Amino acid sequence: MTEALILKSYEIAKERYARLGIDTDKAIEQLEQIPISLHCWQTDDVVGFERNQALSGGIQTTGNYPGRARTIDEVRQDIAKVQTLLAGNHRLNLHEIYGDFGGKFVDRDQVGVEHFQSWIDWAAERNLKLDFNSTSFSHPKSGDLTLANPDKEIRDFWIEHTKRCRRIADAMGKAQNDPCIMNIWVHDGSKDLTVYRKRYREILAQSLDEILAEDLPHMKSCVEAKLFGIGLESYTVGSMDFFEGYCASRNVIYTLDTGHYEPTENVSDKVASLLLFVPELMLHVSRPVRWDSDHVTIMNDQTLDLFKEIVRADALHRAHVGLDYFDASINRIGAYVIGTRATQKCILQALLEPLAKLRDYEDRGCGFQRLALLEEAKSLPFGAVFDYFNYKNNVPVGEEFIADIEQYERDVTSKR
Ligand code: RNT
Ligand code: ZN
Repeated sequence: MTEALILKSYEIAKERYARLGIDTDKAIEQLEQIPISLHCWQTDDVVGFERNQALSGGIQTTGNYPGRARTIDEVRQDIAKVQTLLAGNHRLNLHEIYGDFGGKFVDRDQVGVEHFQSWIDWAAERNLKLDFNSTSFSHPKSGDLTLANPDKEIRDFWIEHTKRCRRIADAMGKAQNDPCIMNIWVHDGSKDLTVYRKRYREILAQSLDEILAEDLPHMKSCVEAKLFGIGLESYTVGSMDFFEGYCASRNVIYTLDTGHYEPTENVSDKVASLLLFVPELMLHVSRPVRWDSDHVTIMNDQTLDLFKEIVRADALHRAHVGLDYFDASINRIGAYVIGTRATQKCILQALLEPLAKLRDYEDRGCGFQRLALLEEAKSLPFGAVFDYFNYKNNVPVGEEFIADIEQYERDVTSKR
């Protein structure tokens, strides 16, 4: 797009929004300050560098688009490419199985900071902050139960793993002088009718209490609730009710993955309740299609509503934004760029809402006026503001990134 066109469109948009009392420059500045944690696992279909084993734990990637990253260098190369196509300073979210194991087999209860030192150094060079995840899937001891396993030996293995991961996250946080957010998601559940449901939940709560007892000042832990997994359809130990209670009673960050609820539920509706009882939210922005399918995030009503709810609750500073999807059927670099930009578009639209006016209408019981303004707000020229945001940050504007990614595919990923 030409510079003149971008600037002209932005001027008009700015004026249009100003009439409703909205400062578009300020919204852009705010958006620039919101990092999005890029999930490393879209580069390689959640395989990692531990044992090159098929994915387990009730999650699944589908598709075999060429160009999957096979080594740590390829993952880094791809993430670096993605960074060049995104405005703003984002974060990188690593899973434990992406450690730099130097060609040796390092079991999950043996992992240490040394396996992530090269990541810490690489990230520092690129001014990229790291987030982290323990990995309890894709392992011979994963089975159906990890932290909730009544078998003490298996349970202790995973407790040890998760404790070690927290220390790694703490080292990352210390090195980057900013807390590393570490997510704990375990797939624990069962395929069929489960009779003693309370028992496994008691065990999970105990395991988590033990894990979280260690005071680590440079990291923050969050725990992720889920509805079900493939092969684990009838019972999920770490359900929403479980983690709502757990996070509220222990003051722990709640991870809200947009694919982890009933398909007819409005996930955004949970935000204003959770915020009253948990300290912060970690968002896994995803796109479920009929199930937790982890399609690439797009600017749809669900994602828009999620960010509108957060902004309407004045809670942007209490939400960590991360992506979580894995589509192996399209260009993976493209998947990142589409999903991140879609998330930014949704945040921007939320920031551009005429909130003061809407709240005033609501206060005064002006139902018609509130609904009318909400409808009108949908067709305000936000696209011109988003284009200018990208232009200002020297990254491709509009669909220009498609050609860029095609070029990278020709030069790099198609040769893998
Ligand atoms: C799975 C959870 C979890 C994973 C990652 C790989 O349903 O969403 O966050 O996607 O840990
Ligand atoms: Zn998730």
